[in-house]
Amino acid sequence: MICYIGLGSNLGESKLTLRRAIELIKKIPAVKLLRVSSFYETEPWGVEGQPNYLNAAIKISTELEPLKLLDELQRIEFELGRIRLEHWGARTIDLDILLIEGREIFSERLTVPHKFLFARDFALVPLKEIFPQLNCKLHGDKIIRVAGSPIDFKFKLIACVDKNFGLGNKGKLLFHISEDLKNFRRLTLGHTIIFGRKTLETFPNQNPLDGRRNILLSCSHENISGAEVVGSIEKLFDVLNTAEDNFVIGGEQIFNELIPYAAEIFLTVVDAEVDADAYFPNVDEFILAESNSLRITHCSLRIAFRRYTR
Ligand code: A4P
Ligand code: MG
Repeated sequence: MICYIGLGSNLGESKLTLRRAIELIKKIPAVKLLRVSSFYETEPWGVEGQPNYLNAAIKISTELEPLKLLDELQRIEFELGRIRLEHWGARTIDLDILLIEGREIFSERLTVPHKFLFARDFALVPLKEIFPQLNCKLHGDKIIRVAGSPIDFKFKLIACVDKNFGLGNKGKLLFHISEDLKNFRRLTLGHTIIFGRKTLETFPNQNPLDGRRNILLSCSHENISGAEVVGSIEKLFDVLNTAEDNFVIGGEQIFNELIPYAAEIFLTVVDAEVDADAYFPNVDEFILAESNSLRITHCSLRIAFRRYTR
């Protein structure tokens, strides 16, 4: 089931609250985060004299029944310290189920599409950003896209995979093809690279890579010379620069964590089938923008350099 959720906050550190809420939704079992909109500053709708809101929308896929999903969202509102004194009044966090593809629900606890969805630009503008096919009329409310939403970090995922999107096997990469390694170096040199513990172990002598800002995403408190160690995605947003190119280089778990925020994917696809136990995530949410293939002379394999965008 594909579902769109609207997020809103106008009390406390709203930007941090929205980022945390998204990370918590990502952790709900049987929920997969597919896409995140920009954050927007919006004027209060319904009750005047309250601070402006920060609003956003996300797209998820889930096996959960809608009421179970609502339970989970309400649990997260509670965890984030939701205070709400009046209907439509100020709140630290509000999570609304905006739409569920192919479903309409009219029950005591849940109305889907959300009762006021089509009356409110603060919900429609972010929703349309991640669901452009949505047929709806906007009302011209004042809505400003703000800087610092997760998609502003312009994450670029880069990997070399086989035909089946296999990435690695038993802690090792599937391929060491010099044309691919050169391409990797050309793209990432001078930029930031973000990786997990197992990927660090695949580097020459397990050392950080030269000429790049190295960030290890790991909750172990280790000290690695030449790399910064960051314990969570939320901390990653604190230390990254939105003006930089932030390359996510693996492994499987790190790709899964960051693909919903990614702007671009660079995949070298080797025309071969190899045993793998780690895979690159599904790229259905992306558009294939470019593909250049070439034959590797010494082993007669074909490889394709693919670039995907949103
Ligand atoms: N409920 C029914 N349908 C849904 C649904 N699709 N998603 C029930 C989520 N909940 C749904 O919600 C009350 C009850 O609605 C829930 O217990 C659930 O069973 P609530 O969030 O506890 O109460 P509320 O937020 O005061 O009411 P409501 O109707 O959710 O308010 P809204 O409509 O969410 O409006 N202005 C701007 N610019 N940006 C905002 O984000 N938000 C609001 C709140 C007002 N003005 C705003 C914004
Ligand atoms: Mg609500």
